Amino acid sequence: MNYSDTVELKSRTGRQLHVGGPNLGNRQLFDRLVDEIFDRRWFTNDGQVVKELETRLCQYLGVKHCIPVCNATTGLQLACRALELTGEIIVPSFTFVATPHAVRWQGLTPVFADVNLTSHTVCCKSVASLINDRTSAIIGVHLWGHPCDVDLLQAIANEFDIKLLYDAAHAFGCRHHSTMVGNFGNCEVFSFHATKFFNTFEGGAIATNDDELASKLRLMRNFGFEGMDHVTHLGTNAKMPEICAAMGLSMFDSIDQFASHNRSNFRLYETLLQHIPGIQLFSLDHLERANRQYVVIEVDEHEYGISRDETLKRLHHNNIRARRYFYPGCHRMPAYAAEFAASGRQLKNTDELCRRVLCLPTGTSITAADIFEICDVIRAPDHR
Ligand code: T4K
Repeated sequence: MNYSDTVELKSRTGRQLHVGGPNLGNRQLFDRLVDEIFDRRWFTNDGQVVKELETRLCQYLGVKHCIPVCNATTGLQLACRALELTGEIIVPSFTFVATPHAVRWQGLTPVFADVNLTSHTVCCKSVASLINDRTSAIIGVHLWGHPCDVDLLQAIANEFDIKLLYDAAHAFGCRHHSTMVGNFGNCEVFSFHATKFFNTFEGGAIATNDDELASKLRLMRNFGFEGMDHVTHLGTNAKMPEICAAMGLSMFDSIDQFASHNRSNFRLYETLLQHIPGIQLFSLDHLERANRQYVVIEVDEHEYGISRDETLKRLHHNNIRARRYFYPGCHRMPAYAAEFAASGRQLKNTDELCRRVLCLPTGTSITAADIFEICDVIRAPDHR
């Protein structure tokens, strides 16, 4: 079955239940900002609204710089360039393919590390075992908004004198102990894609406390221009348009409401799924403050009776658009598989998670009634 096919069946509530339905902020504020953008006739190139978004992001995250960009994939590419990375970059395979793609797009070699079965984030032991003379950086991914083991990764990066950056696409508004994500490593890259907790339609931002890196990123984001006709750096077009920044500004007042909606969705899933053998809800350390943008279950085929893929099929049949992110693992995708196979290595935990993981619908478009309906299907998949 091609899981990206659109199934036009109706659920009992008469609509499709998606992973990734966008959160909506303050529409009136957005409309007002758009009117002002039109009045000013200033649509892009580090305009007033982008500057204001940057200020708000810095305040919210408690970070010195948070540079808006057109999307996280380009943001990661820009970060790789600005940090002058070379050779091999260690990345987890259990991530969205944008992470290794951004590395490869810069002519660098992504080297896939395994993840921990409990945290789903990159395994530090696996990372350390892959470092050699060609390694110039580690990219950790705060998967599902769950921060990586930032202290140990920093210790490894320090020991080998390599760079450490984070793909924080899922982790806007998340905290590790008392520190907001955005403050770790050399820099962290957020995604503000439509399906993310905080969205600007398309967009992203690079957060860093390093002044020099920030000014380089700003120049490189705008073709390397320093002033009107003086190009000092190799650059690209990674600018965020004003209208996207307006969407971002319209989100701030609703962040707590998004998070609390997600938390109650999560708690309801927790209650409804708790006694189903073979279904395990992915949970986070109580010290971590998460945005709960993803509700992730692991399906144990033997205990549950049917496979993850069969579960997905039955959910889709009931018009519930769950997703098997990040199947089959980047190391098994045709773009990377041959190279990985030649390394003769195995990623046991990644393979295991790719067989088990399923993301269920959540976000502000998903109600308690929807979750009852979804959990009914999971509780009795044979009756649907
Ligand atoms: N690193 C990581 C770890 C990432 O997860 C991502 C992106 C990136 C880097 C790169 O970030 P960006 O360069 O995109 O800023 C989606 C997103 O397109 C992608 O941004 C995201 N990760 C990935 C995890 O999910 P798909 O293939 O699932 O997208 P799509 O279009 O199927 O949307 C998912 C669901 O959301 C659909 O069932 C329908 C719903 N939806 C989607 C859109 C766009 C809506 O209801 N409204 C909408 O406007 O990749």
